[in-house]
Amino acid sequence: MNKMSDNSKGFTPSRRQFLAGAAAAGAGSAVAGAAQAAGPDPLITEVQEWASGLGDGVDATPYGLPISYESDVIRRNVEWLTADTISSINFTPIHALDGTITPQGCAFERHHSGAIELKKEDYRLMINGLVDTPLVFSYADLERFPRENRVYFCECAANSGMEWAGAQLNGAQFTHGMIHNMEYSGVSLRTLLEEAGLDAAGDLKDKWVYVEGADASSNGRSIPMDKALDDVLVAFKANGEALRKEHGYPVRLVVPGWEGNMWVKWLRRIEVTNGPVESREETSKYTDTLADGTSRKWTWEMDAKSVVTSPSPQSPITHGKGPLVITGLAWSGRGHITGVDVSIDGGKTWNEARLAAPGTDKALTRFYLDIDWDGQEMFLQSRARDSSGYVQPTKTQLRDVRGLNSIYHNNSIQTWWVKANGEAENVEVS
Ligand SMILES: Nc1nc2c(c(=O)[nH]1)N[C@H]1C(S)=C(S)[C@@H](COP(=O)(O)O)O[C@H]1N2
Ligand SMILES: [Mo]
Repeated sequence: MNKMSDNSKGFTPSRRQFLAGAAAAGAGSAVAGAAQAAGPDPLITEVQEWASGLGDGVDATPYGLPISYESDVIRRNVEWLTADTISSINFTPIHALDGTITPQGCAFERHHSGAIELKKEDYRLMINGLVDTPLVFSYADLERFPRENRVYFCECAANSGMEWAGAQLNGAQFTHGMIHNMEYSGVSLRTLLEEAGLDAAGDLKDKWVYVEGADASSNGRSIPMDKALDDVLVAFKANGEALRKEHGYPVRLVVPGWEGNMWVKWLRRIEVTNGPVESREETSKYTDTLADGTSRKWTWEMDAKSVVTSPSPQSPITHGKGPLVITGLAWSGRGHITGVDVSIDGGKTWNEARLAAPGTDKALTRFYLDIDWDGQEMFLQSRARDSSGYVQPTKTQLRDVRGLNSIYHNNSIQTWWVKANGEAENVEVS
């Protein structure tokens, strides 16, 4: 592990330096270039089309989509990753977003048998197994229980999975985009389990719930009762509006901090059981193959992780040397982010980044490092720390423990090689 070095003074331009740089019309200063364009700028000196006519009326856009100029901020899939687009994955354009909330319209999707269309009227949720009274809820029934609002990230266990053997996919969207972060409204699973009654289950310590979806894959998973009664939500709204079809409309399970596969969409059944079901999704899939060929089971929590979203391969630096905003995301399934360190020299020295807001439990945290870029190449890295005291490992440290056979749960430090021309590439440093 590298020692922290306090050279942040060399990186953070003071307000005074910033303004001085802007005033000195040096060819190398992007800010100065922008402020002192050669010749008159028609955008300033001439009346523009948008100022000399009328815009759209309020009836033109009953439900708004992003303006056409933002049409590249979209989900993308990687064709060769899966045999078809039904049992597949696409990725959140994290390189182009800011803040922490992921709009539903570009939040990654992962389906095992496609996104289904299920009307609220046709929706039923069954609770059965070791409960006092088996129950079936309609959507309208769920709306009558006390509601909670909470923000959480959902990360597929396979996020960064293609990067185990070496740097592979060129873009934060592809290496780290199997993640989204939304504000969910719903009913706590505890409330619904208590409605069915848990006396029949006896000692709850060794009890589990088996949750499954209404799609053809059913995507069944076993969850220990401790977690089921802790912070799991049966959610029907995300970011204030109904869940989108692709995220499980009308109802999905939210399992804070735990791997995305357990966040069952189109949730149809919750069975209280004496033990884990050992379904396909928790045996042949979503287990971690170790160096000796054996598989590690029940890796539920997502360890602390972070990535620089800009600059990055899809978000190159488009200005010259001078003020540069380095930004990224950090998260932990074991608590909240307490700090993020950023390195521009491949992990030799580290600078403490500024958190846009204090880290919150099992949710994304935005970080910034504002530097005075000297125009030289950088090896950009970020390293997250969480409230459990855990520090995000290097790729070498993770491989030492896990070997090279794994796919899931790769939370190692990412490196972007940012060249002097501002372009960036996915690389590894040793
Ligand atoms: N019913 C059902 N639930 C599901 C899945 C599925 O295919 N069917 N995919 C799971 C996986 S592997 C992940 S990573 C998350 C992805 O949620 P999202 O599509 O909203 O991003 O949903 C999980 N829940
Ligand atoms: Mo997943």
